[in-house]
This record gives sequence, structure tokens and C-alpha cells, in this order.
Amino acid sequence: MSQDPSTEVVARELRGNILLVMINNPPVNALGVAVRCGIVAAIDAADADPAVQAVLIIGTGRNFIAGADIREFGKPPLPPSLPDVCNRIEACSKPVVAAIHGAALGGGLEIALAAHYRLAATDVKLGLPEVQLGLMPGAGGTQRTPRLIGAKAALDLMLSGRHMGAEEAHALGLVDRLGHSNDILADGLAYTQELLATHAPVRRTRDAQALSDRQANRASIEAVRAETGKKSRGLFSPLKIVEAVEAALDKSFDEGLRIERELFLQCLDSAQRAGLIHAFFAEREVLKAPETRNTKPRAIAHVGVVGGGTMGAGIAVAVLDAGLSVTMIERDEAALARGHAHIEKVYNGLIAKGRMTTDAKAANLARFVGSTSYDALAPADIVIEAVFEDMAVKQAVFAELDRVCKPGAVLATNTSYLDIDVIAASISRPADVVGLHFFSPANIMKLLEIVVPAKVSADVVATAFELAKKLHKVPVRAGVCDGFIGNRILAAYRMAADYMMEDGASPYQIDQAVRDFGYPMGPFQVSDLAGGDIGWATRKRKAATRDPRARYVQIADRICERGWFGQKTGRGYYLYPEGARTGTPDPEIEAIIDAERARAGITPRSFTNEEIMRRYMAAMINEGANVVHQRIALRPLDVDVTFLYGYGFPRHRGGPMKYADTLGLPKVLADIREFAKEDPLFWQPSPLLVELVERGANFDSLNKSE
Ligand code: 3H9
Repeated sequence: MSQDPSTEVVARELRGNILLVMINNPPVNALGVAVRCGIVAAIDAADADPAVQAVLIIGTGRNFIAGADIREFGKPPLPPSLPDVCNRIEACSKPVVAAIHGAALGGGLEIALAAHYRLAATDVKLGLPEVQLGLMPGAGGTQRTPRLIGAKAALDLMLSGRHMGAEEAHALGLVDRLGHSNDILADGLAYTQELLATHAPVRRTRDAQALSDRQANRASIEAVRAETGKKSRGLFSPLKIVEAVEAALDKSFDEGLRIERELFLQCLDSAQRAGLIHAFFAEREVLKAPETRNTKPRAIAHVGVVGGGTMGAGIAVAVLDAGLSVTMIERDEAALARGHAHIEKVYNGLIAKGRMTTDAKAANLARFVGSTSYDALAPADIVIEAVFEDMAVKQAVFAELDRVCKPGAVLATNTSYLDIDVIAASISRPADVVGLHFFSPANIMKLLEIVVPAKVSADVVATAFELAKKLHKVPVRAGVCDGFIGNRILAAYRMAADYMMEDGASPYQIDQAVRDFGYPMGPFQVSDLAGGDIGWATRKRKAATRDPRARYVQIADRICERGWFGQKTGRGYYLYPEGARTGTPDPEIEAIIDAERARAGITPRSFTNEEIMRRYMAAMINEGANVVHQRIALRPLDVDVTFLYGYGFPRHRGGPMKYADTLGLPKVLADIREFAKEDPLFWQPSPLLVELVERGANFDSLNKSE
């Protein structure tokens, strides 16, 4: 006989005169419909049963409650709603205590705020992170939190989405009591008994008085509103949060709840909510590559890094920061000293900004050794090669690694585009070779492309994912091709940007359009930051294999020929007077562009920012589709995560493939076909895009396939 699901996920047990209500909905006790039903039934039972004097709510497992069940958003709502559940708890005629441990986030904290008393374990993480999902607290959080801790602290919690620890929450008055033991049940029962013994009354947060100083609270709201308007860069929900807190100040509690509901539903309906929730699940899905299932990773404690340049040093810092040991190899003492100096510079920068202590630096450097002999890599569990991008140089390094590394050591290359199958085939242990493509600066950028060559063994790939976890990176599995996922797609939309520049748009207009879309920087600013010489070297490398029929824009070459490589040389597309980091437009660049247009016989035309983004995104999406079609990326979501974490794609749009779904694939394909009339070679629709449009499907339909 099937049991009522709500009694499975919300267990009840009478402990003396206390009704213990245990939320048991793994993995994180999210408030799905069965949990909501179970909580309401438990409170109804407590009110009805004369033997019950108080209610104690706890979560089983590692958390109290992680919030509303995010998977239910966007589906038809099922009663009871979470606001109704919170109101039911608050209305209980007997004292309700929430004993919180682990995560009490979003709706989880709102449940606790609806209880009459709160106890927190020392490991607690309290927060209202809805803003990170394009939402706002929608179960009374915007009304109860400011009444309990004042508008300023409430807005801080809701607008930052940050997690708050037990001490801070206690000092603010968000929780009443701190737990003493590691046993939340024992602490909760003891606290509830104490409340009963002292005849503690039912005390409702709706009646709390932290907003009573109206003038001070209004001033806080106004200050935050002005700042939020500037900082939230096109995000929808932050200003809704401010509006809801203002209602808490100005309106009755019930009217405030009504306004909160209205604003919450507006957020729920927004494309930003859909994009941000897609990003939330996608960044968890990428961890589930096929090789990570049922495969035990190899142990990693000691990491070798070959090469002490910018990339090698950044990788070394990332590894040291994770608490692992590093042996760095360079070809001579001078190069080694430069590598070491690089690491010092990173750490000294952090110390200057107050983000690291000198003790922490010393502790990290105590795990670092440098050597000019490959033999020093004998104890390494994994070696990451980060030397010059040249096949012969890389193969020579791998020959040395083959000679000195212990059996079972993972041999990784940080190449950005070279064929890793060729590198693997050149040594006696191809099954140990994997690509680890870090992004610069490697100690900061979150993305790590894990490039999987044909012969690699599954446990090596699993080890790469395990290393990513230790380094707090977001790993994305990629297949072998020129540029893997990210740089291959980048090459396509950069070309679209260059075409627009030659056809009449200025690099400054293109950068502005891209920033208006939500990127922190436009492509020409990025080029100036990375160094124009990098792209120049790539173009020279590819010159021999370039399709002679393909359009080639020479503007960047003209700029590089002058030695203008961007920020580091004081000028690139922009001028950087006296080491400035923000560039100003350069009339000489516009003259170079004009001359190139004339040379190519192009009469410049004007572009709207809207057309710029249509072309830029169509090129990105089309190449993204090719990358999925050719199995370089496992799913569209892998492309999305690559762009969110490696290329500054605006998170609220979910990633390029999610954005394509939002636009509608028929529209994207129609754009590509229209652009193809001018340049059919460049604008070839991806077969996957065509197929999906013919089937009436979208990219998201492929995200579940692995
Ligand atoms: C809200 O509450 C709105 C209300 O104000 C109003 C409503 C009316 N739902 O992260 P992990 C899954 S909005 C469904 O790997 P950790 C997650 O996908 C919500 N599923 O573990 C993963 O699944 P899988 C506000 C969820 O230990 C598994 O649980 N709350 C939810 O590293 C393990 O997750 C938040 O924004 C959820 N709410 O971190 C909190 N949460 O195994 C969001 C997680 O299939 N959650 N899952 O891949 C978190 O921040 C972290 O999950 C947490 C645990 C810190 C709790």
C-alpha cells in the first residue's frame, strides 16, 4: 500500500509534550509540495492535540532546509503555497521552535522566521539567496526579516544573497539562541523544554518591532535603493526587493505579504529567473561527466607544474591555495626565479588588498619547491605542463615526463589549441594524458576545460574532475579540436565582430552594445586586456590553413604591426595614457579602420546596437551548435557553463544556448540564413540547429540526454 508522501518527508513524533517535526527530503530538504503538505498537517495536528504543548521543527541530514524546491518553478503551482505554510506555522496556537543546522536558505529561513523561536547550531549557514536566482524572498521573508532585524540588515541579506554564520545571526537577533553541542535534536529539545518551563508565550515575527524607528529605516531604504539602481546592471529582482521592504515599512503585515506575492510572481515570470536557474542546475550538471560515474579517481597530493610563466605561476598559486604541494620545473635558474617572483607578486598583491595574511603566504610557499631538473617530478601524482604553445616543445616536455614520472601519475597539458591526441601518442603511456585548460589568471578564473583525448583512461578524467573540485574550479568536459569549446566558439563570434567593424561599426560601438547586453567588457576591450599579440600569433599560425575563399579582416594585423598590443603597450584599440586601465577611443584607430575599408572596397554602413548583438549572438550560437553536434561539448549546457565561467557571459541570460532557446531557434536560424546572403561561407547554419528547428525542439531538450 502506498503511503502518503507527506508523512515520509515530514515525520512526526511526540517527545513528551513536544511534537517533533522532522523534515526528511534528501538531498537538501527542499520544500517540495509533499514537504509543504506535511508541515501544514503537522501544525494542524499540534493545534488539535491537547497532549502537545510546543512544536520543534528540525531538518534531518546535513541541512535544515535549502529553500523552495527550485525544480518546481515554472511549473503549475500546487497548494499549499509556501507563504501559506509559513502563515500556518506562525498562526499556531502553541509555541513553535525551529532548531537550525547546516543550510537554512531562502524558503528554509522563511520557515524558521515564521516559527516563534529560533535556535542555531554553530555550523549554520543562514541566507536569503533568492536574488541569485532572479527571485526575491516570497514566503514572507521581505516582511518578517526587516521587522525582526531592521531594513538595513534585511536588505543586506536579501540583496547580497550571502550566507550568514551563527554568531552574526545571533548578534543581529535573527536567531535567539546558539546551540552548544553537535546534536541539533538534543539542543532543540532542551531549548523547547526551557521555553515551556518559563511559560514563554507564542511570539510572532509579524509583531516584531525593528521597523519602529521609521525615519532611520526609511533613510536606509532610500540609500540602498540609490546604490542598487546603480549596481544591479539591468537585473530585475534587486529593485523589487527594495520595493517589498518599503512595503514592510509603510503597510500592514498582511498588505505587505500581498505586495510581496505580486512582486515575487513578476520575478518568477521573468526570463532572468529562467536564465539564472538554468545556470544553477547547469553548473551542477557539468560535474556529472560519464567518466566521473562509478570511477574512483587517483589520489592527488603532490602536483608538478612545468613552466613558470604567467600561466604556470597562476596554476601553481591555484594548487597551493588548495593546500596541495607544488614542484615547479623551469629550464634554468633565471627562469625559475622569474616563476617564483610571479607567485610572490600574486601573493603580495593579495596581501596589499587585505585578502591574504603574511602567515598564509608563508604556509603556502612552504609547500612550494622549484627545480631545473625533471627528476624532481618523480613523486608527483599529477603534472601540469604550461610551456610555450608549440607541438615540438610540448612533445619534448612529455618525453621527459614519460621518463621521470612514477607509474600512474596523471600527465596533463594546459594547451589551448594543440592536438592532445598527438601529444598523447608521442609517449609510452597515452592513457595517462589529459588536457587541463586553465584560463588566465589561473588562480582566479573559475573555468577549467577538461579535455578528453581518445586514449585516456576513465580514472584519469575522474582525477581531473577531482582536482578541479579541490581547486574550486568549475570543470567542463571538452573533446579535442582546435580551441576546444570556448576558444573555438570565441573565434567564430570574434570574426563576426571583425566583419561588422570592417563593414561600418566602430569597435567602440560594438563594445558598448556587448556591454549593454550584460557583459563586463566588449571583445575589443578584452583583446586589449589579453594582449593583441596573442591573437596575432594565432592568426599567423592559422594563415597557412585558412580557406582562401574566407573573408579575412586585416585591421587587427595593421594595429599589431605598429606594436600596439593593448594595455601593456599603452595602446591597442583604445588609448591607455600612463598605464590607465580604462581606455579611451583613439582617432588613429578609426583612421586605420577607414583605410582598411577603402583598401577592401567597402563603403561603410551604419549598424544599430540591436543588429550588432543579433549578429554577434548568431555567430556564437551557431558555433555552439556545431560544438555540440560534433560532441566536443556533451550538451548545450556545457557550452553555457563554459561561457558563464570563462568568458563573462551575463549569468542572468543563462549562457548562449539558453539565450538561443529564449529567443526561439527558428528566429536564430532565420537570422543566420539572412546573413548568409552576404557571406554563405561564414554563415553556414549548423546541422544541429537546422535539425532542431525542423523537429520543433530546443537546445534544452538535449540537456537531459547524457
Ligand atoms: C526560494 O526559497 C524561494 C522562496 O523564498 C519563496 C517561494 C515561494 N531545490 O549544491 P549541491 C539540489 S528559492 C531543488 O550540489 P551542496 C542540487 O541541484 C531557493 N534542488 O550541494 C543538487 O542536485 P543533484 C533558495 C536543490 O552541499 C543537490 O540538491 N535557496 C535545491 O554543495 C545537492 O546540491 C537556494 O537558492 C533546491 N532549493 O550545497 C539554495 N538546492 O544532486 C540553493 C539544492 O541532482 N542551494 N538542490 O545535482 C544551495 O545553495 C546548495 O545546494 C546548498 C548545498 C548550500 C544547500
